[in-house]
Amino acid sequence: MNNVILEVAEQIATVTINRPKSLNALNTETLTELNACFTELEKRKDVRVVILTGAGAKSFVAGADISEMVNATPAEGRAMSLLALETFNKLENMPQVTIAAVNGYALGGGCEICMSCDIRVAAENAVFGQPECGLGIIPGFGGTQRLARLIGKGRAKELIFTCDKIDAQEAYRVGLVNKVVPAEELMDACRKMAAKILSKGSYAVSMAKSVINAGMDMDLTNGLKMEADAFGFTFSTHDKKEGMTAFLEKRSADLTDF
Ligand code: DAK
Repeated sequence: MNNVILEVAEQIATVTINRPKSLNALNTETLTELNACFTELEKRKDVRVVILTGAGAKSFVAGADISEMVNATPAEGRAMSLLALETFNKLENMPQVTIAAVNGYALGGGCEICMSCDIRVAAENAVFGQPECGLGIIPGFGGTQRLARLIGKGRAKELIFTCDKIDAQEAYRVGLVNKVVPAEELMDACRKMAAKILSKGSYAVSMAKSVINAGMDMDLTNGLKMEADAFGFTFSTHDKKEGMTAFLEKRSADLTDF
């Protein structure tokens, strides 16, 4: 792969989008490589947390590659859209927990790809925004939908209509990111969070993720029914028996993967 680096250690995969000269802008080649990378990761049993970041100190992802889009035909635009849709959905729904380590600009498609992750940790220098309306287009990698779900309709509309950029603290204040840390501590903070997640029942975490995601598209009554089914199912697992027995025996639990 030319534009994506995948490293795996201790059940954590780090995926680095690596086009620092273009501030890690997403072109078709990079999206294709990310798609292949996520397809591999979703099958890997030795990976339980995925951290997504950008190469260099300045940018996470500065959006879709404008130099590629400028002369694209409608058919090429559609092909890119379908590829991105598949890639972002794969990222959002993979069984592993995904953490975006936002190390600078997260604009347009960059803001959208971090919103497809489960959790966002931002470096103090991170900048978020949806500048598409200034380019005569609208967010096309899920921004109109995921931003409104994360920060509410009113704030999402303001950001999208004005193309304003917001810093990490403001992103934290409005609920776009989970945590803000000094830039030099970003990867450590993400790994620490990953380690905490790794110490929990992996099947339970994965099941919780899938129930939360599916529930976002349901009404409350059906979401709660789905939760009850999934909750009941966890009572068939080794982890449930071990977790509860360990609590009663006042020892730490030896959780496996089911
Ligand atoms: N695409 C291509 N190249 C980019 C880029 C981008 N998005 N962003 C930066 N670069 C390149 C710059 O052209 C420059 O290249 P050289 O001139 O050195 O060759 C290099 O990266 C460094 O950038 P700057 O010199 O501009 O650096 P500054 O520090 O001055 O400014 C900046 C940093 C991030 C504020 C600025 O670069 C900037 O405003 N970048 C553009 C941000 C942006 O508007 N992003 C695109 C949003 S639109 C679709 C679905 C979705 C989308 C598209 C299609 N379909 C459904 C088909 C999504 C669209 C978007 O993401």
